[in-house]
Amino acid sequence: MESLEKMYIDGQWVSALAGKTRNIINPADGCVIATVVEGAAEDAQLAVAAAKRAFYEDGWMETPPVERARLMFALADALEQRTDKFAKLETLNNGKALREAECDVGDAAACFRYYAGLATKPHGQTYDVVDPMQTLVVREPIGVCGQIVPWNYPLLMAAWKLGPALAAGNTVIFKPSELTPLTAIKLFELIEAVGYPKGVANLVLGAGNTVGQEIAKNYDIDKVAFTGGTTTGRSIMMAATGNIKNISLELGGKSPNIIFADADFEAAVDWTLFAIFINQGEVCSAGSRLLIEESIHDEFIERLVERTKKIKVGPGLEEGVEMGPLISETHMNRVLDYVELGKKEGAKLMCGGQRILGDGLEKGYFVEPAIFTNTTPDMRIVQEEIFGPVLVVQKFKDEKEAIALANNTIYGLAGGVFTQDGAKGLRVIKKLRAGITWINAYNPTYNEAPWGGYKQSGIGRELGTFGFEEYTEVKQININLDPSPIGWFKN
Ligand code: TXE
Repeated sequence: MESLEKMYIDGQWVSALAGKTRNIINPADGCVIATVVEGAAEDAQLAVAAAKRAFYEDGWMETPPVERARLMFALADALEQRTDKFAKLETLNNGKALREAECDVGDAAACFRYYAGLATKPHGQTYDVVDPMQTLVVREPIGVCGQIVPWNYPLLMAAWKLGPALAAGNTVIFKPSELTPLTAIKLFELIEAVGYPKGVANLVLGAGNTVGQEIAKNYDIDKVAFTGGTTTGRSIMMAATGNIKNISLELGGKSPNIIFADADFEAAVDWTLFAIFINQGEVCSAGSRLLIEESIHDEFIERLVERTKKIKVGPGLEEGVEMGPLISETHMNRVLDYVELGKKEGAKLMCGGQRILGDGLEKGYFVEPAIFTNTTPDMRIVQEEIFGPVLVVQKFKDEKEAIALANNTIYGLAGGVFTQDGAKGLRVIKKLRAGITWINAYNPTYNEAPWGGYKQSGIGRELGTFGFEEYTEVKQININLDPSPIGWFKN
């Protein structure tokens, strides 16, 4: 990368007005891999002014859907052609295993393609109301949208946010996490190269409490969309009240993965590993609570522990590595603190939970995947999002208890059920207070289907037609087909 990576505001690559910079760290070895400019509120304000002008004055709001589709298909192609480069950069910055980063690039390109296609599809409704009136309902872009994303899926979250917003005709101020801005910077180079008009898509780099807060509170931003922790989501929601912004929030989770005794044993073990340990457990929808039927508990845990111990942890770019480092030293310590807390609360640590210091990994933020049994529902490790490779196990006797335990947190993002009884699977899923669910699987995600949570896991949905609609306002147009006087007032 070049020595100093800049922000993209109003079609220009710019430094921060205050001249600040930030070092970006490789979590696998703690080394600086790039220096980027560090924006602040005033930089975000410039981006907002550009986005507002691009929307209202430069004509982006009237750009035909077919043109928005053309640009986005071109962006998807450009990204896909550089899969290798983007995947390696993502792994370098985020830590995740390269095979996961490669999936993320493919998924991001597919997301752009999905929304490019959706841009030109029918979105309105018509009603034959009372003669001679005709009512049309049209969807229009909301306007200027602020988008704030976290560090766990930097590129993919950029696609989930930019895809629907730009396809629907909005202009955007996008803020990646200050820890992982590198693939977003490269993505904006492609946005420039494929020819998006200036001011339509702006990239502002900086911290949450400066740039992020400005995006949340700025009066000229019509909508704010956020993915991240529930605490941060709450503060964004409060900051957004000033001008009654439209809000979408995709927040934390503590999602149940429920295994019944009649499940296919080996398949359930395998999916359980995938549910919690993919992406180092830094996944909002992670199956971080394993709910297991009492009669198979011991046998299941034995097998799960055996397989967990074999997960190959190491630098994501290394051949054969299955799990990378956590994102930062701060986050690693937060996860390790939860492991200590779990022990103090009386849970039994069956494996893992230590920082890995040998094998040349001591400079990185590597943590062994951990499993806690003997938990009680009120323990903090059972209730709070750890956002790392830590699985907590809860035992249940029957279907009723499984459902009660599953729903017993403030969250409601995701959940899975494993059983060979199809009716039971659906019965349990229908009782789960969660927005994303699976039967005999956990975690696969599709651009076509809505993504988001119940309860304190968020507001609104991403992906699918639902995600597109979140970036539109709805207008009714009532047309009098016989424009004669109404004659209500007689004189
Ligand atoms: O994320 P934050 P953090 C959870 C997870 C994790 C915890 C804290 O439990 O341990 O959150 O992680 C921006 N106004 N998740 O602190 O704060 C920030 O710059 C506006 C769940 O790293 O949520 C970044 O761009 N913006 C999760 C983004 O918010 C603010 C993903 C995410 O950061 C801001 C990540 C503010 N006041 C963490 N403060 C998920 N559900 O996917 C921060 N930001």
